[in-house]
Amino acid sequence: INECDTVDHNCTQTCSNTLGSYTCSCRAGYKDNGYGNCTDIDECSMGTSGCQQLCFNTNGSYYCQCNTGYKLMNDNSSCDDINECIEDPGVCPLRSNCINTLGSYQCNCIGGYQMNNAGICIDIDEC
Ligand SMILES: [Ca+2]
Ligand SMILES: [Ca+2]
Repeated sequence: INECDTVDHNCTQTCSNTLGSYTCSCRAGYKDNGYGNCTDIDECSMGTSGCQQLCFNTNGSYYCQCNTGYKLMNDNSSCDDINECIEDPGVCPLRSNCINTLGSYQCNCIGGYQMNNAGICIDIDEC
């Protein structure tokens, strides 16, 4: 008898017919909680996600994200610094140089200018 094709089994996820019986198993991302029910694996707290920075658990899976100033790479797990100076050339005010840093960036006014409270490089009155 293929119990999996009938209602004659108590598998909550995957049923496999075997000779004379059947077995239950859980789909990827789930584990048997010991009572025959499949529960989500929390890959984030298990440390098996491979996420370099931020990990978010979901039902049956998980996903990675990066801190502010970093972008998720194609492997969907590692994070790389965003070079704001290249990707957003207008990020720094006029008469300043943009310096990329890990997770952020700096704007340094060119010689003879200093940054005011509004983030604008204004002329220094050396006199
Ligand atoms: Ca999960
Ligand atoms: Ca940066």
